[in-house]
Amino acid sequence: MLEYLTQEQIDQETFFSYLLVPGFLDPSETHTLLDRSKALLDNFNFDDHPRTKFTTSDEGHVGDDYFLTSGDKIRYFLEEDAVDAHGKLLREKHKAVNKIGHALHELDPVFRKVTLENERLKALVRDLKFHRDPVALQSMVITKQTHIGGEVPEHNDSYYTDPPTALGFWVALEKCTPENGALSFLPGSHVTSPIAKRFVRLPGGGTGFEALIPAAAQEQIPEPTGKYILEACAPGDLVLIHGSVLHKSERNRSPHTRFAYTFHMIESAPYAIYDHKNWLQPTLEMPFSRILDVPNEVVREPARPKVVS
Ligand SMILES: O=C(O)CCC(=O)C(=O)O
Repeated sequence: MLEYLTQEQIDQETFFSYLLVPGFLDPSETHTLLDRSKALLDNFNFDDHPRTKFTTSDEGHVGDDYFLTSGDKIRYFLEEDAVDAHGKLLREKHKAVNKIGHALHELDPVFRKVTLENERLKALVRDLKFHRDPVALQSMVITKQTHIGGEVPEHNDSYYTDPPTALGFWVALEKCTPENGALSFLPGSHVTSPIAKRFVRLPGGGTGFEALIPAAAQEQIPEPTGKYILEACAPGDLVLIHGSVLHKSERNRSPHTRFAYTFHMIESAPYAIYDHKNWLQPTLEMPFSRILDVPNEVVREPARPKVVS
């Protein structure tokens, strides 16, 4: 018996790739999260900041201590174009931050309420049956600032566990349009595009990408086919993103910000093994947060993505 989703939503062709759930947060909840995000930006102290920028490109992904120890904190990451080569801020500080992360769901009462203390979310997770005993591991507010909001290149999120089990929860806090960098998805790519690399801590320090299949075999992987679907969203809409589905968002060249709250959920042991090389590691003080009071008895197949090793 379904508690939150409808059978029609589950029967949608793209259900295992991604699912748009309109109006998951009501207008008052959405406003509260947006206001809180703006208050956090007001708290940002640029003078004490180590100038960490955020980019998801292969070359530029941040790997410094400020980033690597942010899993149990609320920290700020700058838009690439907000600071010049000498570290000088090129715009007001609250318009310079690309994202705030990574423990909002644990540490901030407002975000905690919609994530860990949200009966609607638990009902949705029970309906999805993507995991037996899911945990939330990191959360972010992504602001996509006006005019310079960074592009997020094509990627998937499923590199945390063996087997891959990530599921992204992404909630629009503002209107998302083609102009301000709405997300787009390649349906079916969770099956057709194997996960070839994952983002890890490197033995010599910092972070980088580790190949999951040999370089020669990688060359044999066909280019993803099919057409990206851009999902314009209204404030409060939720998009569930299968951890292996390819998705991306364009640079925000518009005069409108595009605030969104997102967190990732994974399966926990013994159903999946969390890799010690992942950039994000739980701490004794802050283990990953359980979502369900009683684990799901069954999972929905084929929720599990294609595994490549
Ligand atoms: O918000 C965006 O533009 C990108 C989000 C994303 O890629 C993710 O949550 O995995």
